Amino acid sequence: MKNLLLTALGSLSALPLWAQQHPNVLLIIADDLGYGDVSAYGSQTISTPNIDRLARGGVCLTNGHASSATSTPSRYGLMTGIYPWRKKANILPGDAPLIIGEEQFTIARMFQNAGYRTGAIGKWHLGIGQGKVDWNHTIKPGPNEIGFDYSCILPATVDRVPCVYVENGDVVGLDPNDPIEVSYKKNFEGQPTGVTNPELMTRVTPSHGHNNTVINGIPRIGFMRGGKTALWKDDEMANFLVDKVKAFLDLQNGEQPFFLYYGLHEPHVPRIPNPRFEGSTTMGPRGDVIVEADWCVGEVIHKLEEKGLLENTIVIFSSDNGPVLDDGYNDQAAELVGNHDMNGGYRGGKYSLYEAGTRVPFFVYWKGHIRPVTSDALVAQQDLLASFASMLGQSIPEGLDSENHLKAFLGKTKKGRKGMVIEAVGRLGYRTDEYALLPAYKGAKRSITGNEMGIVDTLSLFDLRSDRMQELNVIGKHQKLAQKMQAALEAERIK
Ligand code: NG6
Ligand code: CA
Repeated sequence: MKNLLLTALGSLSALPLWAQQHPNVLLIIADDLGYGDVSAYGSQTISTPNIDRLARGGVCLTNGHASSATSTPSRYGLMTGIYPWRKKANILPGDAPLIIGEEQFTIARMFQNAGYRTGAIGKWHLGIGQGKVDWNHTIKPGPNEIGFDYSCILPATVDRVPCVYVENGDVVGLDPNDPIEVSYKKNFEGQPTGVTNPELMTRVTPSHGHNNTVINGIPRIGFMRGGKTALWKDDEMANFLVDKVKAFLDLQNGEQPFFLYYGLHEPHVPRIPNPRFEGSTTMGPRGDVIVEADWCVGEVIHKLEEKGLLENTIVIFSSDNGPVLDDGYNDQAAELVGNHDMNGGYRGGKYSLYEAGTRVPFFVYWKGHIRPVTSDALVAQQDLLASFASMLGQSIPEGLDSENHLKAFLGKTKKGRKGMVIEAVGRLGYRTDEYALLPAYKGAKRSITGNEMGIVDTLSLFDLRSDRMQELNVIGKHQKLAQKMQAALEAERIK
């Protein structure tokens, strides 16, 4: 083993210096994948060998967080290095304007400044256009206006219209004679919905919401008309996006390093695996699409290998927020989950301020450059911006919430953040490496999704070392610490 490691590390020096100092960076962000959904942390119920390879061969972060427990805010933090609640970022509809200003600094812009070729492929969910989007002409601003040289995105979520890909601002495969119309307010005349025409829902039916326009047998959020030739095929989405990633990598000419953000759409609803993954778990579609996501990761890693790029590419894998079972469709996620613990022993999940809302799978892999290590350093996705900026000697604006933890990301220290604000559907909490301070808030004991959201009766302090499930409020015992954390949260809030 030791010899193998030495050989691997020894081969580094073969890399040209520019590649060591300016490695490619591939950032893979899954959608709603839980800490316990990957086998890398010890779960035996779903096997994710390709993702595990990154974890086992790199830095396996056990205290890595998204900045929020839902997608739009989480991705806002990742892209801008700013806490999303400062911007009041919340889950966006499919026709929402881009929430990142064209003048704003982004992680993509930072890489561009450092001479990188940049790309964004897959789930976006940060808005597009300036409002009242005309889907039939080039849409601006989008990823290309905030630092990406190339983009091919699904604008919002798979369960929201429009169900089309947008490549460099243009809807892919659009027939100008069949223009696209989108509304989140009212339906278009004569357009069937899941309510008026339930017989159209041949693929899956809604458990809540998701009863507007039906596309590919799946009812969605929002109304859409036209664009028939441009509609994505749900069960081909994984293949489509993987092919786009491969095509992006094929254009690497060896002179310019790349930064690629790859937003996997799995395992967000609707969960429609490609037929070859159907039945690959006993958990129904939710399990099967996780296996599919793992395949996607494998395909991309193999492509890097094939092109001889793997040793000068840092691959980061994480998820935008915690997991959920029923998120609006009758897909048997809850019924078939068995003893699979998607939360990895933590409380809460997507939408929740409890730990499983933001503590997500987080791995940093750099073949031959990183000694495999498991690290409990507290780090967050918004820290990637400042960390890579420091690696590349790039300056970043003052006042960001992004902290430089490059050493933690590369496994050279197990020290990370001292503290950080966490957010779930607009509510804020505070984390240190060992404790969580959660405010009292009212609200349903359980969300409609079944995930716990608002059951904090009183301001609570949890010791995560001894109490993963956050059942024991220790605020009485640690008044001073709680006050300090409360003050730190307040200081951030008014900054
Ligand atoms: C919710 C949707 C849920 C999902 C979520 C966004 C309903 C009832 N629920 O409003 O299905 O789309 O938004 O998920 O419509 S996220 O991961 O992109 O944040
Ligand atoms: Ca998500």
